Amino acid sequence: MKTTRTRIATLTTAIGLVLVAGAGPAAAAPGSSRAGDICLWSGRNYTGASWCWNPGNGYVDVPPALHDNVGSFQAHASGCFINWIQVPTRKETRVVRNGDYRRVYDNDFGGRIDAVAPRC
Ligand SMILES: [Ca+2]
Repeated sequence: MKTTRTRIATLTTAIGLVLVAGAGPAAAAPGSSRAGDICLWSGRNYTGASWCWNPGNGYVDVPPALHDNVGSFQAHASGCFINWIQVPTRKETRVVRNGDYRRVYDNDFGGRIDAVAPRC
């Protein structure tokens, strides 16, 4: 668990930089996400804290605000949601396909999600 926490802290810093870089005139309107990304929100209906993942990022632990706390998501890329039962041997996964979305996900796998990866 110590390793995971250290990784999350490092990733959170990196994610903060990505979010700043992504803000600008071309930033997507609330409730939409850029082509090629899977975007997660802490609230239902694409509200609250948000974070987007791209398949090129590889395996990434979701930021603390979204850990076990995804209220909605939109996928414009394929990927895999992961819930670790025991790192690194036991995990529960959900395949995500380009075009998938859920306005309400906290009552399902969104309440358990720990990471996103290109493949399950
Ligand atoms: Ca979990």
